[in-house]
Amino acid sequence: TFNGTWKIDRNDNYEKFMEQMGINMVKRKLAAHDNLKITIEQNGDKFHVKESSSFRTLEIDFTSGVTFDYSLADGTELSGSWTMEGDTLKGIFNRKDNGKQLTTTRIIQGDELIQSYNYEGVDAKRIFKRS
Ligand code: MYR
Repeated sequence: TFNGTWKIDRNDNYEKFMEQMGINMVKRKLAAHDNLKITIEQNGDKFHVKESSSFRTLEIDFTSGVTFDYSLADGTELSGSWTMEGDTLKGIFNRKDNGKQLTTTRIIQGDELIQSYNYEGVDAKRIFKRS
């Protein structure tokens, strides 16, 4: 289950990913240490996610397979959906500014939540531990 509060533990290739996203160096340095914490409450195919980081706090509701809008901390707007496939949450989002696709997955591996990202050929991971 994804339910619970997850605190960022480490990143893998996240700076390269952000660079591919077009995020400038100053913002990348800050974002690499954003102390991201997410709380996930799943009820069937409905999800409530609380996000808090050094940039902001916000709450999002979404339903598996249903498109919604989401803005990144730098203001980049995305539209897309998460879909539950077995034990994996698969996200397909499109940037509103250039139409390009960002894909992401969430899986639980052992006691960690691993979120993977892909944008324009660059992969990254952010790994969370329960808090
Ligand atoms: C959530 O479930 O946490 C809300 C929806 C997240 C949608 C997409 C996540 C992509 C985040 C990419 C971060 C890229 C920073 C350059």
